[in-house]
This record gives sequence, C-alpha cells and structure tokens, in this order.
Amino acid sequence: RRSYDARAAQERWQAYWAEHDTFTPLDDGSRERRYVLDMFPYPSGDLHMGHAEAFVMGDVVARRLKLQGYDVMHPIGWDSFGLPAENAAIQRNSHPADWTYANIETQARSFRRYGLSLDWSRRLHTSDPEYYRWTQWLFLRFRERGLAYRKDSFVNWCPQDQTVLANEQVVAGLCERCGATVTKRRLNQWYFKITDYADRLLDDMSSLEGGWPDRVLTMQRNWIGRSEGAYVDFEIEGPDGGRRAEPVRVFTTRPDTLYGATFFVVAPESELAAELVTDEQREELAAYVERTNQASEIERQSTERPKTGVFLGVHAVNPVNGERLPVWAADYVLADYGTGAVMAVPAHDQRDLDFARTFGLPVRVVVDTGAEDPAETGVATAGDGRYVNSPALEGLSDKASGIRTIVERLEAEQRGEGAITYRLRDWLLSRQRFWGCPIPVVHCPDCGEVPVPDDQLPVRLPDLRGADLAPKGTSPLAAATDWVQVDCPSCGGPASRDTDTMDTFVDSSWYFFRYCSPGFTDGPFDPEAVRRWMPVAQYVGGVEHAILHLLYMRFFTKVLHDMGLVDFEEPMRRLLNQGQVINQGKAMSKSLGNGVDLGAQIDEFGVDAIRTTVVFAGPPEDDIDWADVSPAGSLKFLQRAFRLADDVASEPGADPAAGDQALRRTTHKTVAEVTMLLESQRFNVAVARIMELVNATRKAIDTGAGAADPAVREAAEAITVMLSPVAPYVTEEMWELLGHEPSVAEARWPVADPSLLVAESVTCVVQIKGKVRARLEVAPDVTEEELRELALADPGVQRALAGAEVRTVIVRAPKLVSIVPA
Ligand code: ANZ
Ligand code: ZN
Repeated sequence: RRSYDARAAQERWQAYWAEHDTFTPLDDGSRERRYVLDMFPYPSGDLHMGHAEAFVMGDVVARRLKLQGYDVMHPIGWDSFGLPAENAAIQRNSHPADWTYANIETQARSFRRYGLSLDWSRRLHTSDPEYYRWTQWLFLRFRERGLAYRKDSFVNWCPQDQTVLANEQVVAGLCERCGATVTKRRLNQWYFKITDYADRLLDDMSSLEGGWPDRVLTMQRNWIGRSEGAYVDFEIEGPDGGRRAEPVRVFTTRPDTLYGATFFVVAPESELAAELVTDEQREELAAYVERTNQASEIERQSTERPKTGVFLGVHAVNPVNGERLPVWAADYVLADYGTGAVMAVPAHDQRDLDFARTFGLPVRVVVDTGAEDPAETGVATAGDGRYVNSPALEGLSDKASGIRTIVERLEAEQRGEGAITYRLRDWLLSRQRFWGCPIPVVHCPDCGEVPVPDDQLPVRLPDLRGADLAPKGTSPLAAATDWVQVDCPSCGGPASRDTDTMDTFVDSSWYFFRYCSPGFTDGPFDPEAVRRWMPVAQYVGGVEHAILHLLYMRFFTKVLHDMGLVDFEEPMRRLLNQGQVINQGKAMSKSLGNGVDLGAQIDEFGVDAIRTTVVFAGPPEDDIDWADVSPAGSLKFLQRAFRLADDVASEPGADPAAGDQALRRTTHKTVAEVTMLLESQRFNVAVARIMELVNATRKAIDTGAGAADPAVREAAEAITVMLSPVAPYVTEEMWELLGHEPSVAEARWPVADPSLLVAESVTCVVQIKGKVRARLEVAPDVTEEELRELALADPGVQRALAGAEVRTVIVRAPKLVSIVPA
C-alpha cells in the first residue's frame, strides 16, 4: 500500500509551481481580480513558528479564491531597512546590507518550501534603491503639500539605541524595541502632519466595521483620541499687578466646571513656563525642568506618582468671576497636548486633586453628584449633577447643557470657544541611523532647505563599508563627508545633505501599492494597475501593528487620494489578525528554552502536516499552544486522505448521479459548509468538516458502495480540492492519483448541488387500489409533480400496473401516492 512521501512531493511541486508561474496572476481582465496580502516580513533571520501561522492564513484565502475562479494576486517582499540589521552589522563588523540580503535569501527559500502560493515576480525590498527612490519621491510630494515639515521639539529618545522614537514606539515609557527607559531630548526633526487627517482617519473607520477586527478599530479610535471641549482664555497678572498682553489659553473637556478652578498649571518645559516665571522663581523652575526631562510621558501622567511642581510667581484670572489663581509648573501637564496649560479643578479632576492635596490648594465642588466631598475623600467626582457655586449655571443639572451654556457665554465675551482636540501627534519620522531611506533634502546656507530634484533621485546611501556605525546620537551619515557635501541644487553653492534617515514605517506605508506594478519607473506605482487591483480584499498580519503600521498606511492612502493618484480612501477591505504560536502556555523564548524550530518540525512531519496543524488548532485569531497540538495526528489524517485518492477505482468523469446517494448528500453538504466556513475565516472548522468527509468516504469504500462507485470519486475529488488551500503538496499528489492533469491549484472549487442538500429523506408509500406496491425515499420538500413522476416510474409500480391505463393519481406529498388504474 502506497503512502504519501512529503519530502518528495515538496520538492516536486515547488519546482512545478515555479516553472509554470502557477501563482502569477493573468491580469488580463478575463477573471475578476482579488488581492490577498500578508504584512511583509522583516528579514530578521529564518522563518519561525510565528511566520508559519501568519502566512498560512493568507495562503488559505489566496488559494481558495484562485480555485473559485478569481485572478488572485498574492505578492511577497521584504521590509528590509531597519535597526536590527544595523545592530547586527555593528556586532559583526560587517555591512547591514550583507546581513539583510543573506537573511532575505534564507527566508525566500523557506517561504517556497512552506508551499505559499506567492507571486514571486512582484518581489520587492524596501532597501533597494529602485524602491526607496519612490519613498523619497513621496516624501517630497508630502513636503510640497505641507505634510512633511521640520520643527524643534522635545522628542522621545532611546538612550540604548541612540535614536529618537515616534510616540507609537514608546510602550509604557519604554523603547518598543530594546526596552530601555525612554527619555526626552530637544531636537530639530522631520514630521509628517498626520494630525491634519485625524478626523478622516476616525470617520472612515465606520466603513471598516465588519471587515476589520473591532479591537483594532477601538485601539485606533483611542489612539487618535478625539476630545470635545473648549478653549478658555485666562489673563495673566504679574506680582506687580500688571497684565500680560496676551491671555493664555487652556484646553478643557469640562468648561462647565470653570467656577471650580482653584489654580492653573503649565507644562514645565514649555516656552510659556519660561516666559511666565518671575525672576525669583526662575532657578527653581530650571532645576525642575531638568528632573522632568528624565521622566517618560506615561510616568508623568500616572495617577500613582506623587505630584511635584513649582509655583511660578504669577496669577491667572478666571474669566467668569475674576478670581486670581496661582500659576504652577507641574510635570503632569504635557507640553504638546492641548495648549500645554490647564485650568485645575481639583474637585472634579483626580490629578488636580492629588496636586491640590500635596500643595494645600483649595478644593471647590461645583457639580453636586451626591458623592462625598472630594476634599475629604481624596476622590474627585466626575459626571452629571446639579451645578453649585456656579452663578451662570444656576438650576442646571446636566453636563451637556452646562457645557453649552458656558461655551456660549465665553464665545459671546470672546474669552474662549468650543473646540476639539486630539491625542494623536504628528508622526516623527527622522532617525539618526544609517540603514534607512535618506531624506532627500539639502541644507544650503543661502537657500535654506532645498529639496533634491526628482531627476536626481534616489539619493543613495553612501557605502560606508568598514565605517564605524556605532550609535553616537548623530546620524552615522554625517561621517560620510564626501556624501554630505554637495552643490546646492538651487544656487550651486556649497551645501550639505540632510543626514537623518526615515523611520522604516514610512517604507511600509506604501509597499502594497508598489506590488500592483513593481517595475514601474514613472512613479511609485502605475495608477491604472492600482485601480485594477485595489483595495486589498484581505490583509493578514499581527495585531501588534494595530496603531503603528495600520494607522500610517491609512494616512498615506488618504494623502495619495488627495494627490489624485488613487480613487479610494481605505486600502484594506478586510483585516485578519492571526494569533501567536506559544509553547507550554508561554511565548517562545531562548531564556525559557521553550522554542519550537519551524524547520525541524517540517523535517519531521512535512510542510502539509505543519500547515494543517496550525490551521486546525483553533480560530485563526487565537494563540496556538504547540504543547496542545499534534502534528503527528495531522500527518495521519493526510495519509488517510491520500489513501482515499489512491483507492478510487472509477474513471475520471464517471457520472456521480448513478452513485451512492447517501454519500453524495454528505459530500454536497460538506462542500456547502466548507465554502461558507472558509469565506467567513473559520478555517479550523472547515478542516474538521473535511476530516468528517474523509471518514464517511472511507466507510463507503470499505463497507458500502465500494471503491468503484462514482460517488466515492466525487467525494475524493471534493476532498482534494477543498483541502488543497491548507495542504497543497499532498493534494497535488492526490489530484494526480485521481487521474487529473496537474495541478490542483488550477482546479475548480466544487459546487454543492442544492437538490442534494436536503437534510434527510422521508419514506413515501405508493398504493395501487389500496395495496402498497412501493416505498420511495424522497426529500421532505418534494413537489407533488415530482412525486407523481417518481411513483409512476418506479419498477415495482410498473410491474403491478402491468400495462394498465392509469385513471387517477392522488398525491399527498411527501408521504403518499395512490394510483387508481382504469
Ligand atoms: C478642566 C477639567 C475639569 C478637566 C474636570 C477635566 C475634568 P482628554 O479628555 O484626554 O482630552 N488637560 C488639558 N491639557 C492637558 C495637558 N497638556 N496635559 C495634561 N492634562 C491636560 O483630557 C482633557 C483634560 O485633560 C482637560 O480638561 C484638562 O483638564 C486636562 F473636571 O480641564 B480638564
Ligand atoms: Zn543654495
């Protein structure tokens, strides 16, 4: 008895697919197009179990769509700029490119072996000059639109990696990459103005509902953090009673608590603090700022942390009642949120209350919620209640009208206005590292900031082979003097290149457009090709990208839309976040020694068994504990499926209508269910259904219809095609055993015959002159007409009639047919 040889099949079919470009789309309009996309990998080493899970999910979708007759594009490329390559190069004293491209080749080999239905002809690497030329081109277009700009600001600084980080890369105060505590530095840096798109990024999420996981949408909404409130202007009074020319604005979400303001706070490192502080207090403030810069944003906002601050010596005047409020600098107020200044309402804001209690400042309740006095309990009260101590809000007791009343009054007196603010900050894109896309700008002493002309792109990275890339806090590119010194593109005088490189999230914000026309030389992509293929039908990747990549790429798409290059605003219709592969309940790690090596698993069980195990383990969004799964069990199942195909003894094309009806019903029911399950991403349940059909077919062969029954062939063929997205190699072998031309990837998805989907049958009695002459198995919803014909055609009925004419036929569907001969 033959059994399936995984290794031989893998080699054979990998070569076949490559030779026949099986997975290169036709792109000729003969079929409807579908674009299936996996988040492209970072070339950090060979593929691991995480890749095995992530990439098999997209592959199941892509292969199924192709079998259903779509022209499928399923491309692959590498996100190949980035810090790990640079760190590896520093360690090994080699060049980041060597490490990067060697790893890419390793991964590419492994992807092929893993049986992914990828279109290799569209392959791209973001570190190739042919690619980053267009990253630079896009940067310049953003700059022309005022969406890329430079400013001085306090930025997140990772002392370990010696580079700045975007807010999104700081997790709980730590560097997302290396875990070092992030500090602040004042630097002149490039930003993308993503805040201009905050509203659209929020509003358009409604079109993603249903297609994207709710959890990702919620994370994006919180990250953008839209707050409705008001700006309120406070005049500032010096110790001598003189007033500052300009009032100071605060942003508040609770303007209705204005009568409860008892002090005023500005961010210590802000220019405002430096300007407001009196000479006596100046030194104290400077020392305090020094300490503040050590703390992360998260620490500063933490309610756990003891409150600290410095009185600045001046007062703010409350615009509704003229009260003088002491102005403090305190680090719980952030410089770059709202206006960097707040009116403190300790009775109704916890951080203000903590501060008031620390420094003995008054607490005044203005909303009576029925709770105890915050000054006593130390717990600020929030929410609706009757307004007290608030003359303008006399008689009101709901927040909405309280806010409306105060905002109207402030607007009438021109002391404030209703406003919306966002938590979202502009995207800091400068990085002081070597292995990234150079910023295509020249700084000229006469002309200032000059963009590199399009026809001089790409600005290539200098070779720097053998140079010291160790982080020094300034870009290593600054050391490449020959590269830095250029003629100004505008006046021709001596000038210097910008030495920062771009955050690699810039590279990954537009790669999916490039796949549509990878060789295009007139722009980043051919708009016609993008129109044909996009939006992406299915995007697959990890939930760790919920607010970084997945927000940035939406922003890029909206800008490209505004530039007239694409005609949609959301690039990904559906998003699947696959779970992770863990072992013994914990993330795999070297230190725990619970790592599972993908290559070794494949060597032992074969690719198909590993793919089947991953898909069958549970819903695709859930984590897989490798300790709970059985690749050996998967392999056994695949062998059973293989033997079915081997046992089939009828010829291809045999008419299944004549075969075993019970098996046929099982087959067609399974086809209908598996189709629906795969379309709704319940891959694991689909595999379970296929397993059941394998068992039913085996039973039919061994104890029923037999191997020559055409219904057995029908079942085996359906199994082969439906299983092929999960287990591509064994099903290619099966397809061949079943006598079909290669390859199963080019086969057609089975279609369920609705007449066979009937849940069960009913026995119908056929009487002639009151005597039972036949029993028929019929569908419960059989029509009278059908039943009449079935009854008359029955051999037993024909015999009993013995040629006699039929006078009347009484049909009571589905149970009874009564025939009266003439
Ligand atoms: C007075 C007030 C009274 C406030 C009250 C809240 C409750 P969200 O909702 O996150 O937008 N705030 C404003 N700017 C700030 C800054 N730069 N740093 C720290 N805190 C700042 O938060 C808005 C609220 O956070 C604002 O409303 C302000 O405190 C504070 F019963 O003003 B509120
Ligand atoms: Zn110049």
